[in-house]
Amino acid sequence: MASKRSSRKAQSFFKRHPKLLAALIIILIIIIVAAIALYFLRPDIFRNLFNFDHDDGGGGGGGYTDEVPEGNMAEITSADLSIHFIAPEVRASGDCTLIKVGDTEVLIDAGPTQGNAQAIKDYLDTYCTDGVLEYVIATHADTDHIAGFVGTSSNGNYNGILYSYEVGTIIQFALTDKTTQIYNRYLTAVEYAEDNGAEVYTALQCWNNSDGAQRTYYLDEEQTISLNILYNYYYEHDSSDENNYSVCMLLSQEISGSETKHYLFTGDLEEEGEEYLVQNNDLPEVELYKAGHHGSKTSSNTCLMEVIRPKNVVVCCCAGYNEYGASEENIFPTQAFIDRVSTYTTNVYVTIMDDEENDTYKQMNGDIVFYYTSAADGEEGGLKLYCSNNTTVLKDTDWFKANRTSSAWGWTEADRAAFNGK
Ligand SMILES: [Ca+2]
Ligand SMILES: [Zn+2]
Repeated sequence: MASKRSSRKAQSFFKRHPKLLAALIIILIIIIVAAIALYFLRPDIFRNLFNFDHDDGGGGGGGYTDEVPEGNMAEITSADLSIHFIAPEVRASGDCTLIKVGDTEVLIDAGPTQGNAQAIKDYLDTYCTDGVLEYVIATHADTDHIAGFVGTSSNGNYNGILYSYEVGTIIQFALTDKTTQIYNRYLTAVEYAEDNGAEVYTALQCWNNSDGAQRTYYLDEEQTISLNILYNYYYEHDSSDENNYSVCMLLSQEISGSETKHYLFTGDLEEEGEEYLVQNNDLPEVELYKAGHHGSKTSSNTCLMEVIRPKNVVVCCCAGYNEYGASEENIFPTQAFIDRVSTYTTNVYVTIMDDEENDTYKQMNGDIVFYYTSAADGEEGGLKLYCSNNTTVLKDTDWFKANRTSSAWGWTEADRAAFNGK
């Protein structure tokens, strides 16, 4: 009754003030048109304004909490796109990432040791069945990223990646200050690949679309999946830190006219590099982020995280290993890294962990594979996760509970002490 009465009141009010009604309608139309224009012209601003995609409520400090559905190994080969973080079979932190779209493969780095090259090849041979790696990317000249390109030698013949596959295009760091033996061996391996038909470009040449290099490479015929070389200030400026020379790239997958998924790879880029990266590139929110520099305290800084707001994060490291004689604050994945990233998501995965007792390593998630399958009869499409060991997120692991804390994930110093029986 009350609502009927008030609507009648409103009717008679507008009858008495017809101009006011017209003005209200016009204002409403202007707002709707502006919102539609913003949605199509600047979807990023539209999303921020209306806070779409952000799951900021509930659960500790907020952030993304949706679990990625668990997949299986059999589905990976026929997926539209798969991204594999290949676990080292050695007690060390290092990067080796395979992107696969049909028969097109991109291998980003081949760490961490020369002796691990065979393990990488064993993994690759399951997925790269045509013997051709269409793209090989060397992010920077540190051993834990390039050693597997070289491999080990017997009678002077090396068995590394660049000696074992036909390589289409090599994209490498533009600058380096390295003079190490492994770097020189890497140069020889690149020369070998070049002699056998590989095109070799620097990331700067790619960015500039110069000398035959491209800023964007499409990985599928339909041109829906693209590998985009980002601009890193340190492609053309000296840094005191080799890590800052890292090749940075954004993999973009157009799902539909209105949806594109993004995946970000920044090698070992450090804080200054991340600041320039944010300034110089129009970075989107990302589905997946490979944690810079193995979860170091100097990477994955807020300036980058607040822009990309990662839903899933993979750390390629040997968790807890005192590899560089490091103090606790430098042991991967670091507390500082966790503090920053945990605000955005609970989906953090780690390849391997230290096994100090036995002087070796053991699996954490193991090989970590995110893959996307499009909708098929009765099956919903989407991103799935397969891990060779398990899909337990970092916050639920015993290693995390014993060694780290996170207010966003609801694990305090007291929780940790209790867990450790202290
Ligand atoms: Ca291939
Ligand atoms: Zn590294």
